[in-house]
Amino acid sequence: MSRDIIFLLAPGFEDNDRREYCPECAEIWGVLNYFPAILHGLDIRYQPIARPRAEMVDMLGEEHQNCPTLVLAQGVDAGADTYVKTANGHSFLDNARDIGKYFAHRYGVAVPRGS
Ligand SMILES: N[C@@H](CCC(=O)N[C@@H](CS)C(=O)NCC(=O)O)C(=O)O
Repeated sequence: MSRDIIFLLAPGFEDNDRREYCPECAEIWGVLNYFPAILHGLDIRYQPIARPRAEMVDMLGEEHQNCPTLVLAQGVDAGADTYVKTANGHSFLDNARDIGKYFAHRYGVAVPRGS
């Protein structure tokens, strides 16, 4: 079975004349640290802070370069509570909270509080 793809920014990229990290990508790594079994279903692809993020543009188009973004494996159901977008025949989630809700749906792990 094909795996989900998740696009993240790597920690410590250079921007604004300093090293930074993406808080929403760090949230995803927090969830993966809590529930490492999810990693078996994920293909993690780090993107540069600079646009265009070529790999994302190739897959989803110019307008979908947010990190984090999770591209669902073909035929996988994202659950009722998530806002699934589609582009170029791919279904994807482009915010950290929906990705957390999807992990809960697919892997039976805890749900993000407040969602
Ligand atoms: N609503 C998104 C926001 C994430 C976000 O702002 N990501 C930034 C990096 S920290 C990003 O990729 N922005 C688009 C860009 O840099 O081109 C989420 O919750 O995941």
